[in-house]
Amino acid sequence: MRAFLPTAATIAAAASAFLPWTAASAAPPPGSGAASSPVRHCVVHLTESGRVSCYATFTEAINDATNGTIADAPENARSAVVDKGFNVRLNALATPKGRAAGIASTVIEISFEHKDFQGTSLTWEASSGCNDSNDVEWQAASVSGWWNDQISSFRTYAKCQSDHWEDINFQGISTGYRNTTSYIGNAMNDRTSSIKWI
Ligand SMILES: [Ca+2]
Ligand SMILES: [Ca+2]
Repeated sequence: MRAFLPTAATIAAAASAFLPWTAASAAPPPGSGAASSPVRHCVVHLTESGRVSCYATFTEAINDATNGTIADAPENARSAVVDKGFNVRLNALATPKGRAAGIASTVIEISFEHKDFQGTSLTWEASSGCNDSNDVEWQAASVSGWWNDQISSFRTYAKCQSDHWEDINFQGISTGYRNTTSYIGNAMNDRTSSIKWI
């Protein structure tokens, strides 16, 4: 376990500070009941105490999550993540185990608000990917802020598999470790509150 281990309080504080859905525009936050929820795209920096940054476009989010390595991601997140070429580029960011921590440039997962990789996106940025062992490589003890209880699908990268948990601190039911999943299932839909990656 070399990963930053965010406490619930840390992530909660970061999320509340960096998920100001109504601060950047007059539009209502997603899930406020309006069918016209604005699509926002956020990045969780796992190497920076779970700092969260949000953008108007997926392109900007991927630019941040890759430290500028991929500056030309499509604006349409779903179109991007179902594109083999785009996924190859993201997977290529994964660095060998042992690379100095703190060089955050690898994407390990992109979570989505809706099934089939639609709606708002949440990109998880780490400093390295996963491997073939069962060791937990990264974890987020809390998915707080607007993103709590929202995830319905996800795509994994960098050889990672993720386990989505119902409650914070990996409590309650969970999906078990999975690769890319177009629908998280009725039992866990809109319930993810913590995640582990192996
Ligand atoms: Ca959802
Ligand atoms: Ca939950």
